[in-house]
Amino acid sequence: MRSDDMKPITLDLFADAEVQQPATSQQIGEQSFVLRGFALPWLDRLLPALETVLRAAPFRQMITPGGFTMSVGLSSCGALGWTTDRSGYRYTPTDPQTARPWPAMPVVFLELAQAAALAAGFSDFMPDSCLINRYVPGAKMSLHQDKDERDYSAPIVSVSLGLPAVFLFGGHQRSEKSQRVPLFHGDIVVWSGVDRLRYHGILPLKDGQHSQLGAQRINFTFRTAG
Ligand code: MD3
Ligand code: FE
Repeated sequence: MRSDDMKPITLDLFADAEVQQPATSQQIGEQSFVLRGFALPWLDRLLPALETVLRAAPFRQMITPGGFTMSVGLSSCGALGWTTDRSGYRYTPTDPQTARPWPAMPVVFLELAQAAALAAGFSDFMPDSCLINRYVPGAKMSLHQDKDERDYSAPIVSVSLGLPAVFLFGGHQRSEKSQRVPLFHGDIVVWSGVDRLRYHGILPLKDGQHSQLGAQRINFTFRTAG
């Protein structure tokens, strides 16, 4: 017997990023699930695609109808992008800053959003919008509801990258007590059904340095908006 016949067989189970490893899933609401680390095998494709989107539609701080400048920087890709100004919130087909259509949603963005939705039980998620939020230390998102989409029956899929953040998950009224859910680099959350209209927000980002993304947190939120 030759010695190489004795070599143990090593199966590289995760060689293909499309083969989803059994991510640890955590239920945070009746119809809300955190898929821990789900996006990690996709990052090699995701980050270059993100750079392409941001070259065409850089982060900008928008003004709320109340006249406050958001601390979070926003961009979008896909057929529709979310914007706010003094006159209100809306989804638009063009970037108000360039008057051009929002950048197309990269194929890898769509594939990741659909893989995560499938893992949460949604087999035909078709997002037409990806909002990209950038938090620097101190940036936050106050408690709010997402009510600008046409159809609330579709899930929302969000991807967290970079510095960790504390997600506030409230109830159907602003006054209800929120639970705090830490979100880390690579985590994906899928919200749907009764949880779709719950109040939510992000606590001020703590200072720090992420090895790949530096001093920031980036969040993608995929929605069926139109
Ligand atoms: C929970 N973004 O863009 S994840 C937002 O991390 C937003 O940047 C946060 O809230 C962030 O609107 C939180 C996205 C999210 C979106 C919709 C939800 C969480 C949700 C709807 C219901 C419950
Ligand atoms: Fe929101």
